[in-house]
Amino acid sequence: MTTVFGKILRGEIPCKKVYEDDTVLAFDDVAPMAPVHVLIIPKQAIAGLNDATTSHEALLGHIMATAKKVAALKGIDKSGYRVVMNSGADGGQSVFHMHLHVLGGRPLGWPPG
Ligand code: DGP
Repeated sequence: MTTVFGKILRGEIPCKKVYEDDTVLAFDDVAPMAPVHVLIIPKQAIAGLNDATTSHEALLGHIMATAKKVAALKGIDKSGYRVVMNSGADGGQSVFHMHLHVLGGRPLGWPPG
């Protein structure tokens, strides 16, 4: 786990924790793109969605279910929110430890850039 998220998981870099269980950690993004911007990462290191296999299907579902939980914890479950998983270069992925963005707290534009 050589990425910055590996360092966060090992406690080598601090984070503003929003939620944690045995499988995932959720924390505020350091460069928020919306009033609420949380990242959900698996504790297991998977580089990105494209590296996930059928053996990760339960984990992927758990990450999605965690997004709903995070939205409620952050008080944006009623106003609405967006979940985004950037994958690869054209997808805009910059940290190669799979993560789901949860964004909300303002109306979000569409389509994304
Ligand atoms: P992506 O571009 O989809 O790979 O998103 C990576 C996100 O990670 C980006 O929104 C900024 C965030 N990020 C990068 N380094 C750190 C860090 O050290 N702490 C926190 N909390 N977030 C980080």
